Amino acid sequence: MKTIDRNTDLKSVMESPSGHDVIARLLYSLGLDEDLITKTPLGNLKIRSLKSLSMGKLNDASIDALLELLNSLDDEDVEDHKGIRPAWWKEAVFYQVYPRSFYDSNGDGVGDIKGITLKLDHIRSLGVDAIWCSPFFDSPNADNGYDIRDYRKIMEEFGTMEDVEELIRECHKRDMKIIIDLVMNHTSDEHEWFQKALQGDPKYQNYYYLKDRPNNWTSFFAGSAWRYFPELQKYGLHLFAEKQMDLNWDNPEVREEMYDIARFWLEKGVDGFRLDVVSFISKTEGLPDGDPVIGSLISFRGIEHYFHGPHLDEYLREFNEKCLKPYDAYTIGECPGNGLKMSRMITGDDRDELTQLFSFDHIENPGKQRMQVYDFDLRKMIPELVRWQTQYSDHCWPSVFFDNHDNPKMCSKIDPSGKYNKEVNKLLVTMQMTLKGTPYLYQGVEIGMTNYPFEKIEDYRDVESLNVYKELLKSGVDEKEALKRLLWGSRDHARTPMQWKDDTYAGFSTEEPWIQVNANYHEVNVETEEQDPDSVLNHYKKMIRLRKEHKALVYGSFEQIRTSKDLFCYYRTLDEKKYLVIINLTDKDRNYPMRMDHRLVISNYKNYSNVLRPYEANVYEV
Ligand code: TEU
Ligand code: CA
Repeated sequence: MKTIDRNTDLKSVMESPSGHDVIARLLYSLGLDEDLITKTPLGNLKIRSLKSLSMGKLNDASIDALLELLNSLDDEDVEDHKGIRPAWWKEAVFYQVYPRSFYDSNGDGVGDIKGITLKLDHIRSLGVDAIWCSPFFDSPNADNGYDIRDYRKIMEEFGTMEDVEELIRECHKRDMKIIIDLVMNHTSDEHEWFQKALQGDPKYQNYYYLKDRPNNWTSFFAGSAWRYFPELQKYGLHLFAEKQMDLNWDNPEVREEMYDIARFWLEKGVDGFRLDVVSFISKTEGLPDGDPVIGSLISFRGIEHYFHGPHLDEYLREFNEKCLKPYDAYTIGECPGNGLKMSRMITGDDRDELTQLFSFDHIENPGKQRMQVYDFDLRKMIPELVRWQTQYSDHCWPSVFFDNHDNPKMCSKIDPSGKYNKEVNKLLVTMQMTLKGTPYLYQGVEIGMTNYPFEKIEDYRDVESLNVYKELLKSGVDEKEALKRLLWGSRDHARTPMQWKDDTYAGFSTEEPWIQVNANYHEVNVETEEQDPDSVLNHYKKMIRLRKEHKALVYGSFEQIRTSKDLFCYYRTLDEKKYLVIINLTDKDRNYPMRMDHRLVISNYKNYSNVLRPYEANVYEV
C-alpha cells in the first residue's frame, strides 16, 4: 500500500506510473508542462502546493480525492528490456476506414462494405499494409455503429456477412491485414442481453450496471451518465450515448461472452482488433462519486474511477491469454486518460496485455478541450510527441496519428484559413513517416480533406454534437456561440464523404449522401490528385515509400536537436544510416538552425530556398 499525503513531494509521487500519469495529466490540463516538475527544483514542491499551482482550481476536497486516487492505484514501473524487437506491425502503415463515409456501392447515400472492397486498390496504392475498419455490426446507429445490437450480424445498410468475408479475403489477397473495431465496454440498449435484463432476467441484469441510485458521473456526450428505466425502477450506467449501456466486466460471464465474440471474428480471419475505449472496462467497486474538480481537469466527472480501473490489467491479460495468443492477433486499444507510464503497463512486450494503444493528449494543446474554441498551436504539440518518442521505451511501441473519426481535421486546426493546406498536410505525413511508431492514417488525409463549414444545426449528424448543442442552450449559451463551438470541435468534420473525384457528390454516391459533402471536392479529390505530381496524395505515397525503404526511419534511434521552439528537428539513426528531419512549425519564414550540407531526400516545397518557408518539412540523409 502506498502512503502519499499532502506533504509528499511531487517528484517522488511521479516515480510510480499512476503517480506520474495523474500528476502529468493534471499539469497538462492546467496548461503546464510536466518537465517543470521532473526536470526542475519545482519537483520538491509538495502535493499540497498543487492548490496554488492550479491557481485555485483545486480545493482541499480535490486534494483529498487526489490522494485517495494516488494511494488506490497499485502499480509498479514496468521492467525494461533494451533493444527493439522487430515485428510486422512496427513496420506497417495502417489506414482507418469509416465505412459510412468511405464509398457507397449501391447508391443509397450510405457507404458500405462492398464500397470498401471496391476501393481497396486505392488504399493499397498508397503503400498501406493494414486497414482498421470502424464498426459494421448490426446497430440502431445511435452512435454510428459504436452501439452494437448484434456482434455476429452485419448492419443491413452496410451489407451482409458474405460482403465482410469477401472484404477480409480481398485484403489478404493484396497482402494487407485487416483489424476490426470491437466495442467491448458497452452494448446497444437494443442488444438481446439488455432486452432480457429489462424483462427482468437477473442473469442479464448482472451483465450491466443497474442501480437504485445514480452517482454523479457524467457522460462523454453531455449530461448524466445514468438513464432511468421505469420498468425496473433502476438507473443504468452509460458513459456514452443513452443507448450505449456499460457492461459489467466484473461478471465473468460477460467476459466469456466477449471472448467468444472475439474468437468468432478471429475464426473469420481478421488479424486483430482496434478496441474501443477498452481502458474503461474496469470500474471502481461500488461506483463511488467522482471528484468534480479532478474529473473536469482530467476530462469528465468520474473518470478517475475507470480510466485504468482496478482490474484492467488483469482482464486484458485474461483476454490475451484466452483469445489473442492462440491466434497471434494484433490489438490496439483506445485508452483515453492513460499517460505514458500507465500505457507502458498495458503495452509492454512482456506484459501480455495489448500490442499497442492510442493516447490522445497531443491532439489538443495543453489546457484545452476539443469543444473549446482556441488558436491551436502546432508548436505546443511537440513536447508531448517527443516524450512518447523518448520515454515510452524499447519494449513499447507508439502509434503516431493526428486524425481519426472522432476529431476535426488536424490540418484545419493548424491552419483554419486553408492557405497552407497542402504544405501542412505534407508536413503531417512527414512526421508520421519519420517518427518512431506505427503511423495510422485516417481516410481522406491522403488528399488533404478539410473541415466542413457547418452553418446550421440541421447539418450535424453526430449524437455528441447534438447533445452538446442542447446542453449549451440549456445552460444559457446563445445559439450563435453554441454553433461556433460545434464548428470548432464536432466529430462530423471527420465524417463527411470521402472525395473520390470531381463529380456529383464527389463520386462517393449517386444519391444524396447521409451527410453533407465538402464543396472543395472539385480540387480536393483522389482522381485529380493522382494526375498532379505535386499533390498531397503523391506526397503521401512518396513518404510511405521512403519509410518502407529505410529501416532507420522505423527502428532507428530518435534524437531531438534542441533549437528554437518554432522548429522541430530530429535525427533517426540505425547503424551507419542517419536521417535528419527539419520542420518549420510556423506560418512564417525561419532560418535554418545549422549549416546544411546534407543530401535533401524529400521536401514539401518544390525548390530550394535559404530560409525555411511556412510549414516547410524536409528530410535529409546525413
Ligand atoms: O471514443 C471514445 C472517446 O472517448 C472519444 O470520443 C473521446 O471523447 C475523444 O477521443 C476525446 O477527444 C470511442 C469511439 O472512437 C467513438 O466514436 C465512440 O463514439 C465512443 O468510443 C463510444 O463507443
Ligand atoms: Ca450503400
